[in-house]
Amino acid sequence: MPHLIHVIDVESGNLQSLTNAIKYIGDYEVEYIHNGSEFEQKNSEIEKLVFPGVGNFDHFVKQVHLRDLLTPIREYIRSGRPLMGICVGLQVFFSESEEGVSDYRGLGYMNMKLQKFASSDPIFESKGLKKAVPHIGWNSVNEINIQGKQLAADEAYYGMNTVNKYYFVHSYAAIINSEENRSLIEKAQSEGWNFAFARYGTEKFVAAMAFENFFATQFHPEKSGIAGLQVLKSFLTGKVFEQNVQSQVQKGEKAIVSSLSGVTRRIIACLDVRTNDEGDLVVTKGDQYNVRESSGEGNSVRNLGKPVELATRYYRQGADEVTFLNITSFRNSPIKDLPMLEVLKLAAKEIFVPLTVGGGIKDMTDPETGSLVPAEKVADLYFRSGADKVSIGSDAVTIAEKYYQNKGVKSGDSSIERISATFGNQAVVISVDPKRRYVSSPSDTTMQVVEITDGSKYGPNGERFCYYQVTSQGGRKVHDLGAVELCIACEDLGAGEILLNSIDHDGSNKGFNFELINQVKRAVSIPVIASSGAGNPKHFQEVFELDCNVDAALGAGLFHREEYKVNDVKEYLQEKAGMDVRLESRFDI
Ligand code: 1PR
Repeated sequence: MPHLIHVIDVESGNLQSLTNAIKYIGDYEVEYIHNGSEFEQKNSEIEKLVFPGVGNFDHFVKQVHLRDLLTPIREYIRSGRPLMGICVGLQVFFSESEEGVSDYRGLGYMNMKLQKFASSDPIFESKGLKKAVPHIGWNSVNEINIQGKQLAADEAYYGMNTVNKYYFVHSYAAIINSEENRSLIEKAQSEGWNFAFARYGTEKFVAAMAFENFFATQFHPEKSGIAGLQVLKSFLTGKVFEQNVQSQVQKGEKAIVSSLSGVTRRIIACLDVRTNDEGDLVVTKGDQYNVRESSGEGNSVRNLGKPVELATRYYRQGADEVTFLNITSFRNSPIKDLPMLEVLKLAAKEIFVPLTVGGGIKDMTDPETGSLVPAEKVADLYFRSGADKVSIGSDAVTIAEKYYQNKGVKSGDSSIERISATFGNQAVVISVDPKRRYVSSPSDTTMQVVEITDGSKYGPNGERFCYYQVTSQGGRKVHDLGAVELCIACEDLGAGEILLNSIDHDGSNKGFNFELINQVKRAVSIPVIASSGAGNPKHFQEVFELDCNVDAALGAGLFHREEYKVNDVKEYLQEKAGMDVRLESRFDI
């Protein structure tokens, strides 16, 4: 008989990943609890309760109140049975958050106000940069403090140790840099609370906390690979103290240098997916977005493998994230595009790192009923199939054009605004497809230009300036808008991350487009993923060494053609460049 695990579902984000992770760990079944009366009905059979949450604190706390969950949760904890909170499911146990605008308050087990990470952080400011907010990525838990004692490196508390990295995605946290918050933590410690702390730039924050039968993590164990599954497993099995659960390793003699922010260098594997001429969904890869073979039989779509198989392979090779882009979705309706949903569902059962899906995220009309399907509904379909983030390409361009026509006044009704309001900014990635456009002088365009300093890279007519003109529909349509302008507008509208492609470099294997990456990264505060052109591990080192401090780098062709495994890149970064990366040593718990 499988053990039953109860999960509170206030319809805030994707519970599929958590359910998949629990079932992967052992013989468990999951049952959801949606409101107070369901809680009462099931109360006697609840043995272990998980309380996950993503997105907006205010929205989440309001749901907990409106669904009459406050009292049953408090009584459950009082009964001594185990409860584990995750992400906003940790935050809800604090009294309030800067993110909160309504009168609804958290459960108040910790009488402290959650604060937003500061993008103006002294470490970054000294280099003329801003710290990316949200905090997205793999971070160490630097300090685990149990009953006044620091945990040793070979010890684990709830499966957590100070060696492994865990996946965080949040803008708000219990930041304890102020004297007031430090003394609140000390007071809680003296009352028996245990804490794990992490650092983001110079800000120290609560990464996990526990008190008697209560345990909560700010990171997502269900998205933290083997290290995260160990945390979940220790909660499910009740093994609070363990030894030697380290799953990650450090290779090479070189001293490891952390990034400015403390998060590791994130390596993302990307799969461009489309239906080929035989009607099969395949992973393909273009050269400057042309995915058809130029020689051989007919002009067929390049077929590099099956999406789930490749995605699982990259996860097991150590990818920190996997992205699926449905590259022809502007032609089809993803509402009817069930194979892509199926791909996600299957991938999410095997892959325990974040999954992003893009392609066709916009308001659309259901071809059968003729009724309007709003973009957040389309996104929700993907989230329910296992995606953690959606990536918006073509629609973001239309939205940014309107934004500038309205002189930067937000209408509130764009897909970016609506999806981020419901699922949180961290769930909205903007995929940018820009092409270099040369100009003789900055006054030839209203877009922000880059001055080309390398004479060998001047334009065909000796132009010494360029900007990056955005395209939509897979590079087919060009717009009177620059990549920087697009990203600034989307950030203002609530996007949480930028996936920055470069059509000029795509599929070229010649390395990333530094000019473009520098320009965009310096213009926004949200994380930027460098994409297009990766041909070998050194290219990743080069992009991470850029002064602009790029947040993540993505590769496609080099992995599909099996020239390199994802871990080859990460081992190179660690051994040769001394960069901090997550090196998972095993893939089963
Ligand atoms: O516009 O919201 O429907 O989304 C469509 C998505 O599909 C966009 O994110 C767009 O970037 C992507 N897309 C559309 N057409 C193509 C194409 O190749 N014909 N692929 C395409 C974009 C870019 C990267 C690629 C990197 C790394 N692919 O994701 O994987 O450039 O490649 P490399 O490492 O081999 O150089 P919407």
